[in-house]
Amino acid sequence: MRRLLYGLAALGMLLWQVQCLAVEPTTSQAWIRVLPGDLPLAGYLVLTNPGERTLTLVGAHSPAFSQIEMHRSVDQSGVARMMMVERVAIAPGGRLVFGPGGYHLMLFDRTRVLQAGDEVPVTLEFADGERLTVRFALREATAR
Ligand SMILES: [Cu+2]
Repeated sequence: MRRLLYGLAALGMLLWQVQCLAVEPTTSQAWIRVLPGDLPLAGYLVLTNPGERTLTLVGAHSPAFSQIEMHRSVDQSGVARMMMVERVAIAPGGRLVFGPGGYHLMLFDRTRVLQAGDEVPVTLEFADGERLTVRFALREATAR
């Protein structure tokens, strides 16, 4: 009987883990500001963590760009600077806003011609190995 209880407990843990893994972050307002030429582009989105564990974003990649970094714009005595960010944590129930003047994805070296009105997929990578592919809308340089 005791062995059976242990077995059930183990199964319960397993199911619990599977359930936890199934909780994915949700995203909205994913867009990229298109600039002319070879300029690096900035990508924005809002990430929400509906789960019970902290989610840690550790990177991103896309077939449309050679390299993507996570940056944060900071105001240092009136001068705007960008700092590279290795990882960003989103608390359970929390929200992380990537937007103009704050966190953003910096997208380098377009692999094809991109123009406003198009969409590109960007895959977000999390510390636990999860991946989430999000479609980013391309908008004009003047978009807000
Ligand atoms: Cu940047």
